Amino acid sequence: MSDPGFVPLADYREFPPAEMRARARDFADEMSRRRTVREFSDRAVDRVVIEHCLRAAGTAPSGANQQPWRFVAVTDAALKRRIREAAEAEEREFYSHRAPAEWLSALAPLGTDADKPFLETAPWLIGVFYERYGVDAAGAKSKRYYPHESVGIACGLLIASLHHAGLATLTHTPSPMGFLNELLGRPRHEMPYLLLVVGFPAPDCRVPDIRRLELRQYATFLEGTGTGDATR
Ligand code: IYR
Repeated sequence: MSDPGFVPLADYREFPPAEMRARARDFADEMSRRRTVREFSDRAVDRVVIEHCLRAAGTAPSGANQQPWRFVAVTDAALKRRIREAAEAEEREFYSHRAPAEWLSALAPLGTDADKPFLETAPWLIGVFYERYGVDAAGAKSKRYYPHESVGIACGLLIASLHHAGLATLTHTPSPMGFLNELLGRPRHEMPYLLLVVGFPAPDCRVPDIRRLELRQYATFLEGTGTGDATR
């Protein structure tokens, strides 16, 4: 890309301290209600909602602003069935041979197995890919910087946006998932990263009784002196 030049930061918004604190708290509280689900309703979800959430995902920062993410949103029943069949074939191998005992015991509390009915039940499957390298119109390759980090951040924003819109998700990673290139028609230089299952939870949906870490268990503050917020 040629030099884009610079423009003023026009869209930034600052909030008064109390409002900032409330917004931060409310967003964290809202995200705390997010749960990964594996039991989905077959209720349809408006495509426009999916589009807006993908717009949010596309705001992620990325290495050299290369925006390496590519999303394929599928609601076609026949295609979902083929994805389910291919994923279950890989999962059967995973659960019966490939996964070491240690991995299986780490998964045991989640109650997962090789059956993936949600791949047909849920209204939307979003295949996420990242470009391993760029390819221009003449077929010349160019390097991608931090593609994994970039697509991972985009997925985080996507999951947060879908939750914020009132939808449930499952981050599904059948392994290996090369079949997604073929089924979703993506070129070889795009690596499948994740299959995000999206919809309403089933009315009788149950989730594992597991806990999140407390903030102090995963965050450390090194504040020194004098830089703190006066409102504390
Ligand atoms: N991909 C398999 C196994 C699996 C692996 C991890 I790590 C999980 O957190 C959950 C499942 C499956 O989808 O069952």
